[in-house]
Amino acid sequence: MKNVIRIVAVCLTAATLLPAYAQFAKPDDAIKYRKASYTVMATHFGRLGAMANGRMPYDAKLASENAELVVALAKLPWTAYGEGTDNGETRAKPEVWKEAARFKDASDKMQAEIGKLNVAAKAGNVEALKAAFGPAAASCKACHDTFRKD
Ligand code: ASC
Repeated sequence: MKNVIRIVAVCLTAATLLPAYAQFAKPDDAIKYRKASYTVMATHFGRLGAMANGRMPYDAKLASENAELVVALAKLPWTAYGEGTDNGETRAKPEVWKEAARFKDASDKMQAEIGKLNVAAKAGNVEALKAAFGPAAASCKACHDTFRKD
């Protein structure tokens, strides 16, 4: 029993000390993961955009559900930019790593705007959604302009 406890303790310590990227078996897995998270995020964000822009009828419940998903998804990509993930099938620019503090600021700003979008999506009217969608989309674009190729 003591040994089991010791093994568990060692594993927990190792898991805490490992850098975030080590959650992935290899850098390519991390790249795939972050791209997948952006793809799913863009899908749900796009549905909010379609409602905000009148390309899709406004549905308060759907808006709330999609915004909730975007909040959760917006937390995902950041641990997947670890060492070795600058090479491979990625459009991430070297600036992501060279200007890590700026990249972190941009990702924080995006998550803050998505938080506001989520509040707006729960207001139950399309005007609130419209008002919050623009700044949220701008926070996505700001990061793309600086940190993503093309
Ligand atoms: C989207 C989407 C993005 C952002 C960005 C905003 O719908 O997929 O990446 O908005 O294009 O400029």
